[in-house]
Amino acid sequence: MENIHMLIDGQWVGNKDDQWINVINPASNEKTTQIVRGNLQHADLAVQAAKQALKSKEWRAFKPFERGQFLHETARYIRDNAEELAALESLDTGKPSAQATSDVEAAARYFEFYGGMADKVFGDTIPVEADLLNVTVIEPIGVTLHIVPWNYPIQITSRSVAAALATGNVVIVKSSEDTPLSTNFLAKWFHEKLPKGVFQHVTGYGAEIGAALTSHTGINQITFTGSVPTGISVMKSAADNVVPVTLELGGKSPNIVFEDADLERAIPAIVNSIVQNAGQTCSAGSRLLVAESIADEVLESLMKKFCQLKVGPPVHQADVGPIINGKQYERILGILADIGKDAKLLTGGQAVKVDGFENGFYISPAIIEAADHDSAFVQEEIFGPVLSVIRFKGIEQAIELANATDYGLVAGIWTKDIDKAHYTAARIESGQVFINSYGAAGGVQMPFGGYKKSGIGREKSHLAVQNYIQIKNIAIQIRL
Ligand code: TXE
Repeated sequence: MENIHMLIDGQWVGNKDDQWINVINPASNEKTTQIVRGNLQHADLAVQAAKQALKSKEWRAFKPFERGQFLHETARYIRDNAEELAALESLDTGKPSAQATSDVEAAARYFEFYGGMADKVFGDTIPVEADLLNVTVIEPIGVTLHIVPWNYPIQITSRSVAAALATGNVVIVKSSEDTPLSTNFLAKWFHEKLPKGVFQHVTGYGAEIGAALTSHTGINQITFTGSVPTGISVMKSAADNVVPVTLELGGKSPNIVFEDADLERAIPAIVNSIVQNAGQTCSAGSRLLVAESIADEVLESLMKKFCQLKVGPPVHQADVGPIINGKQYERILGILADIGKDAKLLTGGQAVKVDGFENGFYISPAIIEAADHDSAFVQEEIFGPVLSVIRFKGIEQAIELANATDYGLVAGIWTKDIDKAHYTAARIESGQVFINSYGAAGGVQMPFGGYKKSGIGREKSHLAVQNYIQIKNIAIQIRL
């Protein structure tokens, strides 16, 4: 595959004098391509070009409805190329083809959704005095930086880029060093269709070009998805320049299964919520809180399902793909090796050698019953196919345990009792609560974001445009 170049100021950047980083296919641990190791100078060039583009006549000439039309065209382009995009996404991440296909469809939906909003974001008229016409005008916030992780590259790029372009901003995307392919594919489209500098794609290490951008004085807004420590450092850089951040930092989300739950619905959803994308999902249902009285039955069903899951590369039509890279793989195996003597590994948790893909990063989906909810593996985001289980007695203990982590992204509640469901939902500290479902088909329309250390701000939904605008109040004194 050809090397991936950065798109800066309308030019494809990267030559023999640059340093290059190998991009690895996690299904086989083989090199697929190379990206440019972006540096301070690249960061500065991108920011200067973005500032020019923001002021340019060409970008300002796009009327809001034309931005909307263009975003709809982008959605069509994604759908027309869905097969190729899904193949690239699978190659980059190792995720099963069906998952990659649904990620590509979600990406198209983001462009449609925010395309539809482009000409519907407007200000107010405020009654102050009879001779004062007071209005608010909505303006783009400016140069927006999008730092994208490796778990859902096309979805996460699309969700914030679509909202930012809809509202007239310019964007710089820093893709993950592990997964540049789908963003590069989109970059080619934007390069052809938009004025130079409106969409730019940079590559390289987070600690290098990523940090150079987050601390750059020319950046006006940052959307970051990734780990808590990196999110904190992004926020500190942003604070130095008094720049707003939207942070989506993952979770340790509980599925709470009460004794009256409909297990036929609950069990498959619980399995999917932790094995989807090999557990490398911010909203993974990685903690199972189960009522003591039904715990044995639930665990038996889950173990059966886990044992039926096929682990392997996309070409094997597997259910569970590889872990993204060697570092994450070793980290997860380390956690599994260190669960403590009182915890019980009920199934899985082993390194798997797949025929023909022996160097891929595969782990069999694991269930661990914890003796202590404070154990590290129950508290920390493992980001692998590992389900931690705790039994509870009564609704109050279920709620207490559900809230007893630093995170608060998503929760699932399983019960046929509407009062119990509502009582629990009201007490859960998380940005999204699902009752008798989990994930609800992604939901481009639903606000998504965290309480506590799961983040700041909301992505998705009509609310996300708030991240990309600023409000100007204009007071006009009228001579009556
Ligand atoms: O994340 P990082 P990593 C969590 C998950 C995982 C852990 C570590 O628990 O096990 O994070 O993964 C860029 N300035 N999530 O190390 O470092 C980096 O290049 C600016 C949750 O991969 O946060 C990449 O593009 N940018 C999650 C992105 O940040 C920096 C998704 C994420 O990298 C940077 C992924 C810096 N100093 C991991 N350092 C979710 N919420 O879905 C790195 N980056």
